[in-house]
Amino acid sequence: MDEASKAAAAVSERRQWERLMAMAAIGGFTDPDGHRGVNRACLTPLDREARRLLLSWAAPLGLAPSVDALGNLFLRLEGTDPALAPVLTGSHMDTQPNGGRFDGIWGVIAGLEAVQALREAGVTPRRPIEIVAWTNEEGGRFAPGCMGSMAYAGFRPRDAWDAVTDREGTRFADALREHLAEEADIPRRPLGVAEGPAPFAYVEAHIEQGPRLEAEGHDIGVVTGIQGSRWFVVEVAGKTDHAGTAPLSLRRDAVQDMLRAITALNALMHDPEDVLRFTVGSVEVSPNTSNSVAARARFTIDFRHPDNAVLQARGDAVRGVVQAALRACTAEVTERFHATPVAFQPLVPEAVERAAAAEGLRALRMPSGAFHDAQFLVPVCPTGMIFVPCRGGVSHHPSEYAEPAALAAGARVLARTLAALANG
Ligand code: HGY
Ligand code: MN
Ligand code: MN
Repeated sequence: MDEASKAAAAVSERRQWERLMAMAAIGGFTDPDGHRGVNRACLTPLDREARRLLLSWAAPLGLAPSVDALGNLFLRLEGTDPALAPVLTGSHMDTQPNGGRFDGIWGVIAGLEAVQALREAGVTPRRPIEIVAWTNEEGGRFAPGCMGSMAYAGFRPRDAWDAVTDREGTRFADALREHLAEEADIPRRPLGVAEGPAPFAYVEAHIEQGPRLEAEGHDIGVVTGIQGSRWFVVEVAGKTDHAGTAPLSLRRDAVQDMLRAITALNALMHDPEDVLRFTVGSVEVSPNTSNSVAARARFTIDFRHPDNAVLQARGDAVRGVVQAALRACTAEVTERFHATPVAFQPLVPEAVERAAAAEGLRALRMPSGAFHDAQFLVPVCPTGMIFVPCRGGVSHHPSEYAEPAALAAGARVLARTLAALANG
C-alpha cells in the first residue's frame, strides 16, 4: 500500500464526527424546529473556546501552533525538509449567527484528521503541512468576510477594517486586540506573504452549500473556481414624522424610498438565466415604531456573478440606480467587499481528482457559488477546494447537515491530496 493509501486508510470517521459535534456544542443552540445550529462569531470568548479545543487535539500530535496579527491560527506538521514552502489546508471556525454545524469548521477538522492520519500511517511529508483557521470568514459580526485571508494575501492592509464596528458598537481593532491578548501564550508569526514565505499550495475542504452533489449523485466536488461577490450597504436618510398627522405629500419616509431603491435594484439585477445572485438580507429601520415615519433605513446588498464583466458592470451601476430611485430622501451607498471571480490553477484540482479516483469516489468538477478564503489565496499559490454533499444543499441554517461517511470520504481525499502535494 503506498503512503497516500495508508494515510487515507487511517482516517477515522468516528473521531472526526465526535470532534465536529464537540465543536458544534460551543455556541450551539436548538432552533424552534429542533434543528441544532451554531452561533459562534469571530473574536469572541466562544471563538477562543473553540480554538483552545482545537489546540488540545493538536498538541499530542506535535503540531506547532502560531497566530498572526489578524488572529489567523496555524498548526504546523514539520516536514523532512523544513526549509520548503508548506502545503496549507484549513478553513474558518466562525459561523453565521443562525449557522450550521459544518460550514467552515469541517475544513479545519478535516485538516486535523488528514494530518493525524498521515502521522498514524507513519507518513512524514517532505514539505511541512500547516492547518489554518482564518479569522472572520463569514463577515457576520464584522463586515466584510474573509478579513483574515485578505490580510494574509495582502489583498488589503492589515488595518483596513480597524474602524468597522459590530452591532454593539465594538470596533474590529479592539476585538482583535483583546483576542490576541487572550491568546498571548500562542507563538506569534509574521502576517502572510508580505512578511513571510508563500505556501506551496492551499487546499480547502468545505461542504458544498448547494444541492448539486447530492442531487446528481456525486461524492466529491472538484472545485474549479469561485464566483465573484460584491457587498454594499445603503443608508437612506429621511425625516421622522407622526404617522397620524403628517400628510403623505410632505413626508421624507426612509422606508418608502428604501422600497423604491430595492425595486429598482431588482430590475437592474434581473437575470432570466437565474445565474446572477442578488440578496437584500439585512434591513434596519429607525425609529422602528408603527406610528412614526421612518427617519432612517439601512439595507445590505450581496451581489454575485461568475462573469467578471457582469459583476463589474452591474455592481458599478448600483449607486446610480439607488440615487435615481429616491423620491424624498438622500442615500449613502458604501461598497464593503469586492471579490472578483477566480479560476483555480490545475495543480490542486488535478490532485483532488486523482485522490477521489484512488478512493473510488464519484467526482464532479464544479464552481463554487459561496465565497471562501480560498478565493484570496489564488494570487498567492496554486489553490483548490474539495466539496462534499450537504443535505438538500442547505447551509447558513441550523438544519445544515452532512453525513459522517461523506465527511470521512472528504477527509480521505484531503489526506491523499496533502500527501501528494507535500511530497510533490
Ligand atoms: O457567504 C458566503 O458565501 C460564505 O458562506 N460565507
Ligand atoms: Mn464557509
Ligand atoms: Mn458561510
